Amino acid sequence: MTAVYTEAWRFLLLGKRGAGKSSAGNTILGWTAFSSDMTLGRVTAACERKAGVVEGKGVAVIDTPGLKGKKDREMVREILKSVSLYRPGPHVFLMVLPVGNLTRDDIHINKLVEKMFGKKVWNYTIVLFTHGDRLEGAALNDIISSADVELREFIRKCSGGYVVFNNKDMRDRSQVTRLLAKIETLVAINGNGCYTTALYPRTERKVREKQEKILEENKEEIMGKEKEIDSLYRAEQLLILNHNLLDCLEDVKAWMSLNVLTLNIVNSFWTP
Ligand SMILES: Nc1nc2c(ncn2[C@@H]2O[C@H](COP(=O)(O)OP(=O)(O)OP(=O)(O)O)[C@@H](O)[C@H]2O)c(=O)[nH]1
Ligand SMILES: [Mg+2]
Repeated sequence: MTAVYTEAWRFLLLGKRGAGKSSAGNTILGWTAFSSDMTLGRVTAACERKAGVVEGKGVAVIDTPGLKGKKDREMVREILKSVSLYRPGPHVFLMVLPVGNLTRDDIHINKLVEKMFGKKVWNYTIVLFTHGDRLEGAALNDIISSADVELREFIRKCSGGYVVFNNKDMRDRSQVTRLLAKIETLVAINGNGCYTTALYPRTERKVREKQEKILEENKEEIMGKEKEIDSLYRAEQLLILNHNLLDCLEDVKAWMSLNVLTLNIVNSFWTP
């Protein structure tokens, strides 16, 4: 059966630093699209989009820098900027959490995401647990049913439910199949719509509008500055060329006087 490239689904990975976002993105796409290495501290420094075909569907995965629980407002703003960059927005947010109860940092991050993305963000969210290898055969449902109330309450808020990935076994495509089934259901519940900038809460919408306005207002000035830099660069290049020519001229002059000197010496030998 040939794979049919249909309308792309866009997923945006969210979560704390080192949660396994980039690894999960790689598992979904089936190749190492994003770099991931715990030893390097925070690996993902900026939002990055990679696309592929998964089970015959065109998908785009947007990886984001890890949140660390404190002073994250600017980072979340960057992520919000990427939402408007990859218009019309993601169909699904994948909130990436390592298997286990929520930590204080997780709770802080979730509050921040809700504040800056707006409450509706959870209508588009699936919880993606990583480190499924830690389960060692135990059923995820059993782990969830005995988990802290904070985790269960959080999952309850997310309309898409939860899945678990073992990113150390990227060849296990059944985990991706399970995720795609959840995504399909969630996209249907949302009437095929995606999370758009129109859903930003008022303050964030205003920040975004202001940023776009500043860019628009300064477009002429920015373009003028680019032209100015370009002509300065050209003038500098001309100056360098001029210097080089002068140097060449000096060399030619030195060479000529050497020739004249040699000629004079030769002449003096030949003169009877
Ligand atoms: N055993 C195991 N290790 C995992 C799993 N998922 C991710 N890791 C490891 O966890 C570390 C962090 O994974 P990343 O995918 O880089 O995490 P991230 O959330 O993208 O990190 P930042 O970009 O820094 O926020 C890496 O060493 C991964 O190999 C998993 O399912 N099982
Ligand atoms: Mg990463």
